[in-house]
Amino acid sequence: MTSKRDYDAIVIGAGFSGLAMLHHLREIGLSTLVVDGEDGVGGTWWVNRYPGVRTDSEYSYYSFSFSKEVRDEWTWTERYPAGAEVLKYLNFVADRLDLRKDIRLSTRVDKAVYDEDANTWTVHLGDGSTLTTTYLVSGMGVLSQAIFPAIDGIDTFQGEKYHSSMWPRGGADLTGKRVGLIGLGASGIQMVPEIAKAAGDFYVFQRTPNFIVETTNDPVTEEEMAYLRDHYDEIYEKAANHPFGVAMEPAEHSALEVSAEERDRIFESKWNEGGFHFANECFTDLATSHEASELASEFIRKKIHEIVEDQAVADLLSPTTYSFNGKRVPTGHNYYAAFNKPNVHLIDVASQPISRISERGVVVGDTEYELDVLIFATGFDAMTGTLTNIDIVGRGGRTLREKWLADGLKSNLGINANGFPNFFMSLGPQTPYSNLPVPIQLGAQWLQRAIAWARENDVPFLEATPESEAWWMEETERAGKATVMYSEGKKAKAWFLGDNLPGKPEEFQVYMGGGQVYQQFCRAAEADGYRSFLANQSVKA
Ligand code: N01
Repeated sequence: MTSKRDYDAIVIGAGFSGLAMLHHLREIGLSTLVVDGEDGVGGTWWVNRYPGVRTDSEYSYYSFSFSKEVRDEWTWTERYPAGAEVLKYLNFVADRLDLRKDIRLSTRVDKAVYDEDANTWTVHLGDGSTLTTTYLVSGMGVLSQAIFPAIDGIDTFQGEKYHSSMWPRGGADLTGKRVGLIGLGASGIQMVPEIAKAAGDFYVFQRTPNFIVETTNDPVTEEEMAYLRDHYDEIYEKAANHPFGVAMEPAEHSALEVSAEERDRIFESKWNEGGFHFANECFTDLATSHEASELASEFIRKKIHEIVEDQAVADLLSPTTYSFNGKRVPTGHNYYAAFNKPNVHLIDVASQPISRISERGVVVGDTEYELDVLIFATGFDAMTGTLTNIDIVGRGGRTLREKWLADGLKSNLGINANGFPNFFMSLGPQTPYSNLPVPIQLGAQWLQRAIAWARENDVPFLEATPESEAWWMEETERAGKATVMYSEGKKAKAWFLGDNLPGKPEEFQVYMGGGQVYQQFCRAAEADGYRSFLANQSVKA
């Protein structure tokens, strides 16, 4: 540990993860630099500017709790804040914590190489220059590596073409235009009501319908903000102790142990609360029992048929090939009602797939839908995509991509992988399926303590042991397979199994065993003197 490096730590990405990491690593005296290829702070919230973008989580637990200044001075205006407001929040965090001086924007990382002799990472930047660091941290995002579908002729379309996560900075004027949308996950479904208001004819190409839980979006009152400021730690604690990182009450009963009337009453009341309340607060087993998940599915199908006037359209919008929780459940803002508008046309591309994209539009069977604008909300190479898209070269010249392809998705708690000493991942694969600011903050705090410990004890690097990787892979699979996210997710080709991307091996991309359980494992690793992160060295500490 003698050679001089440019930084103690380099963090890739200036979104929620990068900002939290920078703050916590600076606190323990590490000279830290954040680099980001974009020209603004905000990560996901910088690039996702599509119409209707907003949080699916409520304001009170979609933020950091670690800074009193930020908590006291920031004011949310909506229960489900719009993307622009979250971006403003992250910029406020960057300013208030004086983070900008250590952030270098418009700086892409192409490659990072570990030098075993020097125990140093060399980070290769897009302009051809390099920087050296002891600790390298990925905050590159989990749903950031955009994918386009392999549809013939995709490049031939002559109109405007956008991906949900590559939306033009100044917005796109859709007024009166013929717009086509491919993709109805959480991104596409947020767009539908907004595009429906602006566009002329709007063609929504649906392959697999989603179960969407509608909500209202009320302004946040002064009293609510005051309550949040007074109870921040309590609310955060509740979210941290919840399996999915939301500040909600645990459900009390199985959907199968109550009468049909009682079940309907509970479903109805949580449907009225909207959004994540339905999935998390109705019953204990909507994520673990197929029968319970099917009861929730039936309730939502009924709702769809009540809201959507044309019953044939309602039939098409109702998922029948998998049940509730088989896909990540999006929060809707008048999604289903948008299909009552005369300019909105739902095109079923499940029974007859899109055959090609032409210069003029989308071709399904014999019909060519002529468009001015074609939008792809076709998702991401989730969890691993950003990490395998660049060369992260560890011991022996082996990349993370090569390791995971050859050995399967392996890491210790999603934090570090064997062969990659001192390389850490915020929200790495196999971290919790959760409202993300919670594991991001707890992960930054865990890493702060781990690195402080390593430095105090002259431990040159932290590196997952092969045994810990085998254990975590097994636990991730065990926990995942105990949920309907596995059985129903397979049917729905869910991104959390890697099934949304043809050719990607099917593996649990996230930990389904609960955020609170995951945090217990992280604390146990710490209490155990980080032994599961001490591969390839003998430590006296
Ligand atoms: O992507 P997705 P997303 N022909 O992968 C369709 C988070 N998020 O960007 O289901 C036709 O979910 C595909 O169809 P199918 C959240 O965790 C959060 O929407 O494969 N369609 C699917 O409908 C979310 O889960 C928020 O049949 C094709 C869609 O593209 C995750 O990001 C907001 C097709 C992809 O859906 C990803 O969401 C937004 C084809 N050839 C996102 N190929 C908030 O919290 C693909 N599709 C606010």
